[in-house]
Amino acid sequence: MTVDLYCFAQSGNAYKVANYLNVAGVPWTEHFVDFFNGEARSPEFREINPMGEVPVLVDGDLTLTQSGVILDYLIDKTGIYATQKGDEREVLRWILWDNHKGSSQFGVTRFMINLLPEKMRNDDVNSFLLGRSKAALQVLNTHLEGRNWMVGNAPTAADFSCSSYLFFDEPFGMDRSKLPHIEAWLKNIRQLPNWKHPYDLMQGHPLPRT
Ligand SMILES: N[C@@H](CCC(=O)N[C@@H](CS)C(=O)NCC(=O)O)C(=O)O
Repeated sequence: MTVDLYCFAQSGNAYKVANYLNVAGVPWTEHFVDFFNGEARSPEFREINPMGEVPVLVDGDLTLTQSGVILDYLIDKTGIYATQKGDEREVLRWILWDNHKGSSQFGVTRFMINLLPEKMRNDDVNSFLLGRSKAALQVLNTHLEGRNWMVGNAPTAADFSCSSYLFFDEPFGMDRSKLPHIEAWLKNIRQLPNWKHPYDLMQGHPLPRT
């Protein structure tokens, strides 16, 4: 099995899938999407994903978008890091939380305060976003107290989904010294076989202007 992944280095959403493929040992071919020059919104890319987003996974005739759907597909197909029977809804619950309150906040906050050109940044907007990110991090930290993994006793799609943005070093409201349960969990994920940082796994870092 070899799959194609459309992605770029700064995308935590793409990293959810790239990280899974890498630690699960699934061969994949990288297709770099030049997000910062507008490629994700180009008519050509919208033929691949009308939503104009990465990640996109292509497996033969099948094209899938949305990281949660892609993880579900890959785990179903490979059986690696499969959800224990009975835990399916709990995994889904955290993926939905992550897409709404976790990664969506971390990703936008990190983009607005680090990656957006400085003259376009807005302090009021950023302080609102930082508040949303910090609140989500608290929820995650509390959930992870006394747990090695998000759901059950082994990694699942919920771990790949909820952790992805937290491996980036650019600020987005994460005071690591105050989030010990998150830090311990990220260490567990870093110890999965062959784990790599997003910037070592996907192309596009550093940005030409930084
Ligand atoms: N819920 C989606 C989010 C995907 C997403 O927002 N991707 C970003 C990159 S991290 C993107 O491609 N955005 C394109 C744009 O906003 O123009 C998922 O989990 O796949």
